[in-house]
Amino acid sequence: MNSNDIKCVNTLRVLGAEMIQKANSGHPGIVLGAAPILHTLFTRHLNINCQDTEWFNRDRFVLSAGHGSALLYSLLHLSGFAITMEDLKNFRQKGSITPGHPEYGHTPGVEATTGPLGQGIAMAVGLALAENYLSAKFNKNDFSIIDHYTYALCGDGDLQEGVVMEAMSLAGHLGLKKLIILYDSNDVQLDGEVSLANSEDIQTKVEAMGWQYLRVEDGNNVDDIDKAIGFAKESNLKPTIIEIKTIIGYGAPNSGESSIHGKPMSKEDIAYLRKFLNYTIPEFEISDTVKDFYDKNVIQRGYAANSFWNGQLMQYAKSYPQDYKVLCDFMYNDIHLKNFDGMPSYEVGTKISTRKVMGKLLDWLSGQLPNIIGGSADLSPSTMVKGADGIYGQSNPLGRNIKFGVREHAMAAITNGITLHGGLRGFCSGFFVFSDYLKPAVRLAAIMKLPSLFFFSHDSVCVGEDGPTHQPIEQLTMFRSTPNTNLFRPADAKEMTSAMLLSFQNNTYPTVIVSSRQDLPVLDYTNFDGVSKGGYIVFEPYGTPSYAIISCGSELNLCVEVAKRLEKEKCYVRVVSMPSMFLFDQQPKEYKEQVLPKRMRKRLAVEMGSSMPWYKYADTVLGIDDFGKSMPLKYIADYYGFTIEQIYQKFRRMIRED
Ligand SMILES: Cc1ncc(C[n+]2csc(CCOP(=O)(O)OP(=O)(O)O)c2C)c(N)n1
Ligand SMILES: [Mg+2]
Repeated sequence: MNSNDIKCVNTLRVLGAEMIQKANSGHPGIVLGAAPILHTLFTRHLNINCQDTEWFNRDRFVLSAGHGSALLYSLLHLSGFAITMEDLKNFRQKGSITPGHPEYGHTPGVEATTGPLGQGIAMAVGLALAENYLSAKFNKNDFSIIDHYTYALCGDGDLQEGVVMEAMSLAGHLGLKKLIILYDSNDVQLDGEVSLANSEDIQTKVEAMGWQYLRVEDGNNVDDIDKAIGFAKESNLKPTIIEIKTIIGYGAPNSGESSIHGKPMSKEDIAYLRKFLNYTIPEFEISDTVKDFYDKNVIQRGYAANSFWNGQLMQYAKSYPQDYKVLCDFMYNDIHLKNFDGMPSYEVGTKISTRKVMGKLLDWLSGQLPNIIGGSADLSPSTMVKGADGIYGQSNPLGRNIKFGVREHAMAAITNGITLHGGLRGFCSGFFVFSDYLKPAVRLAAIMKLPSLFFFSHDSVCVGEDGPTHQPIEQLTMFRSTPNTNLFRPADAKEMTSAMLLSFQNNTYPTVIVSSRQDLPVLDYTNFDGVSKGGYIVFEPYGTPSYAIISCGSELNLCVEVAKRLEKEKCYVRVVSMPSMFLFDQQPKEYKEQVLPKRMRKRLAVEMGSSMPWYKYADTVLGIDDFGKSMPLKYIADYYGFTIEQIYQKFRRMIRED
């Protein structure tokens, strides 16, 4: 380690600590402890280019320990990214590009939104999987056009998360050898020593999951860290975790203690730190030595790597023009449905479950869209969702069907990582009730404006015999109330087809689609245009309607039957299908007023799930606000009040009370 490394590391330490001190908020412990790790990675290994932050073959780095954001922003500043010293001074302030935790799409150079511990590592697994797939697809014997590493920095807390164990287990199984996790191992976490909560042997644990384990005893030794990363890059079978022993809050008066984890240092403590490090550069200034060092070792090195790759790409274009064209389509996300020949379609009146429709359509879509990849959490025969081209794995890296195993949480986070990489779009699937297991990853996708796709089956209590543990109730409300998340609950094969097609068209939010387990009739009144607006009129009575019934999913056709019966009794009721509240709420006021005019004073909403979200549109709701009960399907509708007769009676009661 030369004196320049020391100067750089100390700059990162003091800069980070002073950003946090100025904000009077943040986490100095990891900044002081892990600065040498990331300095080594950035200056000696990471290939990134601040002038082209989207360079397709750049190495990916994810700060899984998102609380170390001050360190990341300082590094990106030194590495030439568009983060100014003013931005660093505005750390955690209103409207800044240096928010509390790293936010993808908000700060240049940030590859993933992190902060919820564990998610970063799982997304890194997805990034590495995407790289592995794309390299298998596009590389030639004489050409490695897709060839980069995926790195993540994690702390003790990340490794305690279940999602990490799921993700690491799968990464080990898949042999994602270009995935390298740098573990900031300081034996301390927010609440005290790690030993208060953990006593297992990390090495044994990760080796059992098929990982290579490396250890660096002195986390201040840049050369040792460098060597370990170099060794990890040579791995030809396994992903690597490098446990690097560090001291939390290195250089602070309370270093080595949990009190330095998340409390800003005082001015006095900063003075102590500066003295300890023998650091004299004024606050928020960078010495020319450090600037030059980063210029040469990150900015210029990265620029050169990018330029070299651009040259390679031109060669590739010459040698393999066909593949080059496809590669460009992948890189620029220029893959669209061009024709609908052979798309599964269904006659009105046919009875088919929407899960079957979903599965069949996805099979067809996989043929049309070579960039989609995904699978299910050990449930593909039930959800009917699987990817194409065989099972993805070491012997078939071109398989697009990912066997996630029963690892829902990691499945969703990995799907986010795949989509984040670019070039591919990830989807995944499971039973809707178990969406609880993966909600945090859907939430992150929504925050990141990432179009990951979550396809669930078994959308209601009609699951039947499996009972309350398998019967979703509140899950619809959960996703409908998650910002920037589109939940579709289609009523029949046509609505399902529409929802699926729409889900592949958008690029700015995740889509959740729920399908029925039971067969449903294909209806004559459903259509694509209506689904694209989220809510639309599906039944209009002869006389001017003064009432409305709003519904979706398997209940819609019952509501239309009720409205027909009421019409015969000269009671005029409109029926509105509402497969997506998210899309309906985005429609112009005039459209919403046209579908659900204010004059329709009395409105009944009907859905086999919590009543809560429907009060936005209706004053009376026939829902289910209790857990389900185990029983065969044939008894369910009657038991919960979802037969034509019972809905009719409910409606009649509603207008009697008017
Ligand atoms: C899912 C989740 N749970 C809790 C937290 C709050 N939190 C942030 S950092 C942290 C401690 C993590 O310990 P470690 O990874 O060892 O970080 P260090 O204290 O060493 O910086 C906790 C509990 C979080 N960010 N995410
Ligand atoms: Mg720790």
